[in-house]
Amino acid sequence: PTVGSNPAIDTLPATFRWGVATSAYQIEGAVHEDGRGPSIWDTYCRTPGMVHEGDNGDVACDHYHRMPEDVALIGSLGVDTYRFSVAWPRVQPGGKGPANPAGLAFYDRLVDELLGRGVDPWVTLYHWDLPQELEDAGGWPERDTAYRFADYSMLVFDALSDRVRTWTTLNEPWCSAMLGYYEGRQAPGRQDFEAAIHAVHHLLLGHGLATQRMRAAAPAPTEFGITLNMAHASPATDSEADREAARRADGLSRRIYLDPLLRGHYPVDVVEDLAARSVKLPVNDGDLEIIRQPIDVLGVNYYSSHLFSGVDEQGRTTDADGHPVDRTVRFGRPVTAMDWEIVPEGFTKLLVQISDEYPGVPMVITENGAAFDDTLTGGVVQDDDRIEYLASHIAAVAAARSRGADVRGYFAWSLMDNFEWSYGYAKRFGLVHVDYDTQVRTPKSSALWYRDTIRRVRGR
Ligand code: PNW
Repeated sequence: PTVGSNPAIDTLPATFRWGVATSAYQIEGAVHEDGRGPSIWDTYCRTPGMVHEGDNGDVACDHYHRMPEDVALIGSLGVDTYRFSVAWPRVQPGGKGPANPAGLAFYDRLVDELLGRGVDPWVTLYHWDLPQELEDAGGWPERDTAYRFADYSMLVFDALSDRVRTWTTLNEPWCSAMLGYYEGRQAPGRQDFEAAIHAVHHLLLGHGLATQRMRAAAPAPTEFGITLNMAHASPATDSEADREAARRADGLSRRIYLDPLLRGHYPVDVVEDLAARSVKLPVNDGDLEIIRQPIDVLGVNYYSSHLFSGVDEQGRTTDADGHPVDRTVRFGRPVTAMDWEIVPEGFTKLLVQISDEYPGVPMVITENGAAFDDTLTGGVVQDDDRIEYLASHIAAVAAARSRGADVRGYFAWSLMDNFEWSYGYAKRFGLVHVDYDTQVRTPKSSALWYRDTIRRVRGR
């Protein structure tokens, strides 16, 4: 069989939505232009040792200056949707107060450019670039940040809602809270478990407040949602300890978001696990009603899955403090350049699990893709590994649909190579290769495969 051929893909309906995704800090550059203020990522990149090779987003893909060219590229892929994020520090340089018109103007032009090419704009309001002034006031662990986010969202909504039909509040609150405030592997680089749990609640509250206000002001067919990164958590063995480890991990990474969003309460077992670590979600009266706003679409980002064990190499289930020793275990599969295992069937399992647990929830895959060690030779990047990754994961989505999951679209991460957070420019996720010296864009073989796949599925 040829690379990337997979009959399951052809079971997707002609109405399936196809897209590519990016985020502001990862592609825009121009960090000092038109009144943009500093974000936590500008600061984090300047903290020695945090980002590979000391890279930063000052220039990135220079998308801010090359936007019309990039939109033409998007058009050439034949996608119907482009998912991008708005930089909060462009719109409100200090995180509060009136809108900066020059910052909003860029997104105004971007939306018009997309519509002119027949591509639907899909806005993400927050893809990790918190204005630094709000972090200095405490950041997401502070309740006030949720209200600031809702104010900011309304400024963007007022400017673009006459043309933008789909709005995502947050991208991957798990990353913002856990990687940003607990593990310190992303901005702002704090390492405080309690602060991270407070961030979880205030991110969700910000989502609810913003959704409530935007929906009240929305012209007719406007859709709202949130994007979560999720994996399928299974126990490494059938032992009680491993099953408990998988339950805890799934609770803290997936159900702690889905339950309040879709059921209006935090999972009881997660609240108990947190209590065992002397941590409490900072819930005020009325918060859970705000968080459970009806959503029109759940964005799902999927990259990999792993197994969980509740037993360490010495056979212990608890550490010296009496806390579980939970750890991840590998399947032993091939990996991407991120060292993430390639587990497409985990994608099917995850989507079916979500649709079984939260019946009827409409989903769109807002990110899926892979970094590989690409080489550009003679103007060509022959990335068969990426094509296989995309084909097997799109087929996994089709399999989930045939098992009842209401998945309505798929967006590849990413349109082009970009600033991969703490990995800097070393990891390339793009369908389009970027030469960071010349800013020349070269579609990889995967871009052409994606275009042809979309065309074929649509054409039936
Ligand atoms: C996502 N993890 O991040 C982000 O939304 C993108 O901005 C990013 O470029 C992309 O995936 C690739 O990394 C993630 O540790 C970061 O599980 C980390 C994890 C998952 C997603």
